[in-house]
Amino acid sequence: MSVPAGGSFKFHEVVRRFRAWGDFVEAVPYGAGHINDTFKVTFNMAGAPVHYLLQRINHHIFKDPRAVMDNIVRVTNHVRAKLAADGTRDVTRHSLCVVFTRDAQPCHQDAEGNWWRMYLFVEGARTFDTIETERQAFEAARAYARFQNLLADLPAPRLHETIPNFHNTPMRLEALQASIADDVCNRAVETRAEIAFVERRANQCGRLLERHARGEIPERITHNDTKLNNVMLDDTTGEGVCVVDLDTVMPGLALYDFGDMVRSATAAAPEDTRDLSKVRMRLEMFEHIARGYLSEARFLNPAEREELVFSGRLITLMIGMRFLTDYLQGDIYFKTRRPGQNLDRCRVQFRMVESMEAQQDAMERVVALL
Ligand code: GN1
Ligand code: MG
Repeated sequence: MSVPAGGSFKFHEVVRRFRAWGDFVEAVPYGAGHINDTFKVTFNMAGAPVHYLLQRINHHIFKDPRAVMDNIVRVTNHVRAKLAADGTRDVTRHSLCVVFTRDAQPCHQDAEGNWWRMYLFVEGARTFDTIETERQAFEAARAYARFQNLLADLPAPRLHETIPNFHNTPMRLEALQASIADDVCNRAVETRAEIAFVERRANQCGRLLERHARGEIPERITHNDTKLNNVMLDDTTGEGVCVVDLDTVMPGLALYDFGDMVRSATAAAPEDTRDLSKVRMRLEMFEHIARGYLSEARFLNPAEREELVFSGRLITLMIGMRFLTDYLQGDIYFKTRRPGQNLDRCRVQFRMVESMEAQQDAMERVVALL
């Protein structure tokens, strides 16, 4: 999806719907998300600059933006109330805060049918696309575990499934197979190696859901998009301050979250690099992810602990399958900036899977020692 057309006048029209105080100054594209359009917005509030985060929700993917916002308001209110009760300082830096519209709605639909929402901008913290230090790995994982912990007692009703079957790996496999059969862009021929890679691992796709169906792995409230750049680390202390990108917070398996941390935070190279020689799972980062996660995720049962290492491989395989499916379908889901980018992303994921397979025993040893 492209950046919305029109200059600041259009943003001006959108932002004035929200309860943001002061005079609108500018909106600049922000972040590296593949789905929504995100802007850092500046207001001049009686002489002081104040920032907000403005997002256009991709309603082709999140088909019910009101349900998304209903989840997010419940989740963020719950987290904020618990942090305040614990005496946390700067609560509004530690959980996203929805800025409501002037008519008290959590989002605004414009005349063209686009859905917009606004958050307070978390100052003094940033995200990383590739991890640089072991401390960052530890802090990012700890922040996600804390987030799961804080949501463990969210009162009923069950959260909406904003994207049904989001992490259903067997269904993702079926979608890939359908895209190979349709081959609408004639791209299957150049992805033969990747298709074969998936076929050799097809029997692994159902493992976590089968254990869930047998009652061994419970449903929990999970984030479902725990890539490294969805957690903000404090510029000064390096601590994980705020978990962002809450569109897919919904019922899920804790292992999906751990697996996606392993995928994104142990990667030695960017998610779409073409230099596959640089792609590998960094064992030292895995150790710090596992340490950070387990320091807070004390709720895990033995079956979940058993699958920690496997979950990294599974989520990485599945996200690679999703990039491959999108490539075969003509790049209609993930934003791309260049031709072939989804195939490059897929190849990186599969190289990561191989690297995890090669280091499986070492990864298991790391977990066993914690
Ligand atoms: C998307 O929005 P973003 O960039 O954080 C995707 C995730 C993928 C990720 C891969 C709603 O996340 O599932 O893991 O790209 N989000 C959605 O980088 O599909
Ligand atoms: Mg994101």
